[in-house]
Order: sequence, then C-alpha cells, then structure tokens
Amino acid sequence: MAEIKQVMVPDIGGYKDVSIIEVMVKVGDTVKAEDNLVTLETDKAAMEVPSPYAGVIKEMKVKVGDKVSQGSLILLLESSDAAGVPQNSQPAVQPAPAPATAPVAAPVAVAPAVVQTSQPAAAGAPVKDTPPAPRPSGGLGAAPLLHSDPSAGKAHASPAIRRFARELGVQVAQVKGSGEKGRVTKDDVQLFVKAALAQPRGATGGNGLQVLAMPVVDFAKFGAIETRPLSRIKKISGANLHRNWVTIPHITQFDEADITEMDAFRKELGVEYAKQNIKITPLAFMVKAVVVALQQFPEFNASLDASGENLVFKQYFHIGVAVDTPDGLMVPVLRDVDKKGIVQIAKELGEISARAREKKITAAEMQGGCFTISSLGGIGGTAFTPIINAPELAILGVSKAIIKPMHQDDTFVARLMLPLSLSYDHRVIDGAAAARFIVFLSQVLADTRRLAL
Ligand code: CAO
Repeated sequence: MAEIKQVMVPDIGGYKDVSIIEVMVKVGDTVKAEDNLVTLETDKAAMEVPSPYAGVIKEMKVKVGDKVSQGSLILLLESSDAAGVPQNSQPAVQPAPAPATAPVAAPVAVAPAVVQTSQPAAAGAPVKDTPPAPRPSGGLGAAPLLHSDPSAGKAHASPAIRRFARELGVQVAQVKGSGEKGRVTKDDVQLFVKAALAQPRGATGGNGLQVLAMPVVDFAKFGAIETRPLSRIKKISGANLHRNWVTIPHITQFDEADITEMDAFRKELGVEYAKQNIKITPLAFMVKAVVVALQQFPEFNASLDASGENLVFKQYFHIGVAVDTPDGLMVPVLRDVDKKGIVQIAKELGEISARAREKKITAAEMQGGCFTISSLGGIGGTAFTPIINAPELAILGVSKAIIKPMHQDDTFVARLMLPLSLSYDHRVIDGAAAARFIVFLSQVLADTRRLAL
C-alpha cells in the first residue's frame, strides 16, 4: 500500500544550518531507493542525502540555499515500497576507493533520517508520528570517501556534479565554475564537453598538439574534380608516417660519397651476374656499407624501449628497404645482412622488391628492421629528408649519383658523387654522432675494401 513518508536530514555529525547546494529531484519525479535527493555542504565537506525508499516525490520542502540541520524536513515521498529501508540501516552507497592522499574536503555520503507515517496516501496530508531516527553515521569525519577524483579537493562541485563529470570523462578541476563562489554546475560541465567536442580533429589538450583544423574546401567550386579513395597501404603508412613525423625530433644530415671506384666495380660485377639474372645496383653496396657503419656505431642499431628511458641495442642487422609500388610505399626487411655478400644482397633486393610490387610481401617480412634505406637514386633528385621508420632511430635517403668536378691534388677531377641524407632521432643521436656516422659511411662507400673489415 502506498504511503506518504517524510524524508528528513539525518545525523550530519552535529553540524547546524548547513546549506543545501543542490536539489536533484522535483515534485513528480520517481526515485529509487538510494537515489540522491539533495546535497548539503558545510565549510568542510559536501554530502549527499540518498532516498531511503523508492517512490514518487509529492512535495519539496527545501530549495537550494536553504539552511538545514539534523531533522529538517526535506520532502514528502509517496512510497511504492511498503517495506522500505529500516530506519537505522546504512544506505547502500558504494564508496569509491579512496585516493592515496584523501582530499580534505572530500564529499561524503550520509543516510537520511526518515519518518514513516501510518497514513495511507489517499488520506491526504502526511502525519509525522515518530521523531526522525538518527542513523548510526559516523558523521562527516568518519564517513567514507565517495570519490577518488584527484581534483576533488580543489574544484568546488557537488558530488552529483563530480559524478556527472566523471561519467563524461571530465576532470572537474578543468571546468570553470559559474555558480555561487565559483561552484561548477551541470551546465558548466556540459559546456566544457561541448567546447571539447568542437575542437578540431587531432587537437588535444595538455601536452598534445594544438593544431588548426584542416580547411574544408569545396574543390568543385574551382573546376572539375574526381575523388578517389587512398589505397589501403597509403592509409596505413600515412598514419605511421604522420605519427613518426610529429613525435620524433628529426634532423637530417647530408653528405656526398665518392663512389667512382665502387661504381666501376659494380659494373664489372653487373656484367658477370647478368647471366644469372641478378641486377647489381648501387643499393646493394649501400645496404652492406650501412651495416658496416652500424657495427661501428651501435647507437644507430638501437631503439628506445616503450618507457622511452632505455636504449635497446640489437645484435642483429636487419635492413629495411623502401620500395615504391603502384599502391604506395612498402618496406620489406633484408635479414642478417652482416652475414651476406653484395651479390646475395643484390639478389634478395631484386626478389623482395618484385614481390612487394606484386603485393606478395607478408606483414612478417616488413617487421624487425633496425635501420631503413630509402633510395630514389634510380629516379633523380639531389637530396631529401626521409622520415624515420620508428622505432628505428635513423634512416638513410639516397639520391642520384652524378659526376662532379672534385678538387684533388691542386686540380679538379671528375668523380661520381652519391648524395646521402641521414635523418636521425635527435632524442637519442647527437649531431656529432650523426656527422661521424655519415662521414664513415661515405668512406666505406668510397673504398669498397672497407666493406670487408
Ligand atoms: N644513383 C644513380 N643511379 C642509380 C642509383 C643512384 N643512387 N640508384 C640506382 N640507380 C640506377 C640503377 O643502377 C639502375 O640503373 P640501370 O637501369 O641502368 O641498371 C636504375 O637506377 C634503376 O634502379 P632501381 O631503382 O631499379 O634499383 P635500385 O636497386 O636502385 O632500387 C628499389 C630498388 C626497390 C629501392 C627502387 O626500385 C625503389 O622502389 N625506389 C623507391 C623508393 C622510394 O620510394 N623511396 C621514397 C620513400 S619516401 O621516404
């Protein structure tokens, strides 16, 4: 049978004339037992008064700003739960685990005092026939902490608002309060979320990048257009390139290697191995020379671990080679290059680049690289700034070798000069180390006997 019940302020640890800072319900609302009804606040803490019964709110007896003490009538409720909650029982408020350092003014939950009337709802006005029974709450100091929000002690917001904010993933401390004494209101949290959603894609707060949104341009306004989707490879590699470009501090060091002798030797080998269908390009020498340089400078054959605080030095020498395919860039990896000769490397390079162009490279074949070479030498250009293939620490860009006049022994001589562009992760590699690396690499390429060292 429905009954009208009076819900009163419970034992609040002896505090008197405590402000009501929030009223969560209104007449006509249906509440469940333990739904919060009002929030009270002293100068030390905020506390919520949960409903002891399920039912419908019939009359509000308080409003925001009212001062109440233990026993003050909060509201009348038509209970749909005849059994209700025993007067002195602890409400089933589940306190969240307390933060390691509990904020001084952390909100607490208290049980309401309830007066149950014996009058049926139809009989009209409720009758207060028993005094409010104080619940065995430990009062403000002993009550459990309700929230683990680390901002709880700083921002001025009721527990309900904190919970609302938490549900939306908002830290109350970040929200500017527009309420009394700078209190954060529900509207403030909603405005905060709206503002966050309105930020451009890719923009983040805190330590992230704050970038302008890309302009949305109607290209068709300026002429005929055709829209084609990016290839799957470009979508995947694009995301990786973007991450690497914006998260790694790149520096690119340039040099030129005199490969006159090397190229003469390469041509000799080329004639010899053409019968076996092995094409020997300058790249095979570069792959080998890079490994010799990596052995000399182990820092370049390393990666940062996930913590970013340790360098992982690799004892193996797997070299990635960027291959231009009709669908986009792929980087298959040649394994254990230190154990292979130029001809073997050239053979594998031919095979792996052909398979990449036929889309026959597996994901496993593109993993485990220590260092990448990107060669545009077969196409042209004088230099470029390759993007590091993280978690590797450096990448070598190779451009087209051309014959140049070089000054030697008081005269100019024609030499075949190979442009090199070494991009490196400046968090790990110093400029001097990079210069030493590229100079050493140039020396190895200039004197192929060094490949055997
Ligand atoms: N200088 C001058 N000539 C060069 C050269 C260089 N640095 N590198 C290659 N060549 C010559 C070769 O000797 C070959 O000459 P011939 O046809 O007369 O024999 C010609 O250029 C074509 O070489 P290639 O490109 O077929 O072979 P490669 O071994 O040099 O490169 C591969 C193989 C797969 C790396 C290459 O084909 C490729 O895809 N390159 C593009 C990589 C890329 O897109 N990088 C950019 C990534 S963005 O960072």
